[in-house]
Amino acid sequence: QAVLTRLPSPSLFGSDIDPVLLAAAYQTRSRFRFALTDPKKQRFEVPHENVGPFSGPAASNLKYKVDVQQNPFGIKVTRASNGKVLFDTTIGPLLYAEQFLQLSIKLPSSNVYGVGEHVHKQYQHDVRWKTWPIFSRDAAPSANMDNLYGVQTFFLCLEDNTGASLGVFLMNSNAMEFALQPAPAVTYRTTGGILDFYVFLGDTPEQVVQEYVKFIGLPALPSYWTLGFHLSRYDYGSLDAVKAVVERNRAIGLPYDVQYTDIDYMEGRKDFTYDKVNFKDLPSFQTYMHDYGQKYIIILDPAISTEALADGSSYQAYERGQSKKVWVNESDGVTPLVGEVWPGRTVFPDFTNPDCTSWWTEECKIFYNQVPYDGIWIDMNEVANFVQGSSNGCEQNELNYPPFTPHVVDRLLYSKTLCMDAVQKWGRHYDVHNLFGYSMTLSTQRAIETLFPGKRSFLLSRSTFAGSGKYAGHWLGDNAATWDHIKWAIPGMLEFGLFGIPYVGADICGFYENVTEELCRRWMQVGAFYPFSRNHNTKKCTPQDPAAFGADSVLVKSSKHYLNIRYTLLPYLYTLFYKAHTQGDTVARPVLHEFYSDEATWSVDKQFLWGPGLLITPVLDPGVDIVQAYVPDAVWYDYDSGAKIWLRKQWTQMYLPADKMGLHLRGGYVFPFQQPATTTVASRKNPMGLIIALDDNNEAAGELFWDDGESTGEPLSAS
Ligand code: SSD
Repeated sequence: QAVLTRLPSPSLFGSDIDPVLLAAAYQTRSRFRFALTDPKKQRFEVPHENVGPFSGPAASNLKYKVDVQQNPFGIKVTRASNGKVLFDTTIGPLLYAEQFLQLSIKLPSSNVYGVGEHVHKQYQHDVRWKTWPIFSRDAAPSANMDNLYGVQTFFLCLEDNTGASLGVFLMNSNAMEFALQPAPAVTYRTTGGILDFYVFLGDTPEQVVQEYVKFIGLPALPSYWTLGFHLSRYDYGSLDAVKAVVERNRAIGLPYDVQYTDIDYMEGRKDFTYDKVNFKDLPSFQTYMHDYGQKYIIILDPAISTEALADGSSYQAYERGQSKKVWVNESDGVTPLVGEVWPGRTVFPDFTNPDCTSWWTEECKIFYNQVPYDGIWIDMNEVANFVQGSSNGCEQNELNYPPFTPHVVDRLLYSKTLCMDAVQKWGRHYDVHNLFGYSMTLSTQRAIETLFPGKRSFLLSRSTFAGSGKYAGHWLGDNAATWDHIKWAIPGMLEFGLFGIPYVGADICGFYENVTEELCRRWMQVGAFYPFSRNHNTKKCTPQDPAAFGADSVLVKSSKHYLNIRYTLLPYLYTLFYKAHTQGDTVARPVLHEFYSDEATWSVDKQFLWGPGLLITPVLDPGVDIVQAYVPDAVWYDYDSGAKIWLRKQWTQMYLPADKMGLHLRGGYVFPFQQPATTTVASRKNPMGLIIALDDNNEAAGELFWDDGESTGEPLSAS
């Protein structure tokens, strides 16, 4: 520990903290932690289930060396093996005030990846003065650097072509911004909490991700069926319409496991209700799906209506929540904060309150007994509010109007969400806003464990925080049917692999706007290889489920071809998820993670891998059948033909006509496979086999993890 006293200088935002306490720990031989706190007053600290107070003996045989500089204070972390300075805060001052904390870090290279959530048009960050706001927000992904749904402060830096890499994570949940500079350096500016930094060292990028993910929470092993193909749409309008879509996609023999209903299944957009007219048979829809080996997922939003049901009867879920006092309150700590979302006037469950988790679990169970379902999709949990802060407005104070506001959308923290002085169990909304989605994930996981004891189910969340992957997957939000968005999906998907949320994908064929046949055909091709593969779009847009394009269309033929390959390789994909679940591997993998010694791969983000062995090269532009593709330095075999390709470690022009995408198996790997079917329930009954792709030495190796595809492996409790 060390006490830092403030050097005389004008105050930037007032309320400077002096002194500041430095605590540092050699936590493992490859993880260093230091925290900067106020020794006089307890500041907000993130109550994260996987992070606790400083404790335990110092690690030994360290991969790193730490030097603390005085006057001014600075910390340098050096790689012990080569003396390279990896993390150096002497590049700028430490600023530490009540609502403004800043620290800058000089990095060993400008190969920076990660931090979110935003649209990053490229996977390798542009370090030329780019400031990224970090504050969960219901905002449509676009190219304008907006802060989006999730909060992920982790980044990875590839030092050089030896693969040596470092990871940096800031455990902080306040509104912040992350500024990249050409030094190369980064600056974190946050508006509260403490500076609790973790530095991870690895000999490879993949090893750094493993270190980070083991620390923050290893990702869940998905149920096998969730790796099938998913179909969804906002506002089918009726169950008959849903069934018509299900039937026509069954009829074309599409590999297809899961169907969703969006908020239009509800009565008046109210959670835990269903439209007794347009969805009157919903109670038997899960059986209708199960009879065909398929599954049914419902959406739930956090906001709860305060109004009665259409027939005048009381809205029981609201009444029970009201009686248990489970809502987020106004600044007085007792008056429920009222906002407005889909159902109209709403209150907001405080998922940081254990009573709320019990209420939410009970409501999920009550509804399940009316309308059985197989998994839950939680949305709008940034938390979205269609009025600014509260129906009563937000008070003029330092929480709603802090001295420094990061570059967030509207430059107003409570815009499209709750007043920052609202009160929750974990603290003021100012401190816990970015934990709303995470706390809702924890509560919904509890509900799932109660509903499906001993079984893994399915949980998908729009807002995420560090560690969300331990329970949930993520989709990249409200994209659009454009050639930009099909491109941007790859960096987004790869970043969530770094965040420990490998079960990730984008809305295939785009959420907003009417998709063209060509774009949807190309998107179904690459989307067949998203770890989470779902075609979803918004209301009123033209239907974009594959069958909508006609049973004999090239789109259907191509979608079936690539989904059949997905289903064929599910044993390989499932094994990749097992390795993610047990050791923190990525699943959709950046090419550089396997070929970091080749600098040409450091910026490749229009191709990606499944694990080490399958190279995916999609067509991401209109009107083309030739793609500039990078062939990494290995032996590769065309998946469809089995032909060995004779070039490596170079760019090439790949001929990819209308119904083709690039798909190549890497020599040296054995791929366990299973004869495909139109559902995973059926495919799991089929014969299995091995695809053996030999390397230069005529060798290959591989592995298979296999179980019943859904048990948690936990002993069933007596209940
Ligand atoms: C759902 C989307 C997110 C929508 S949600 O996946 O299908 C309905 O549940 C709503 C969406 C909203 C912004 O608040 O995020 O935009 S629209 O759908 O109102 O255009």
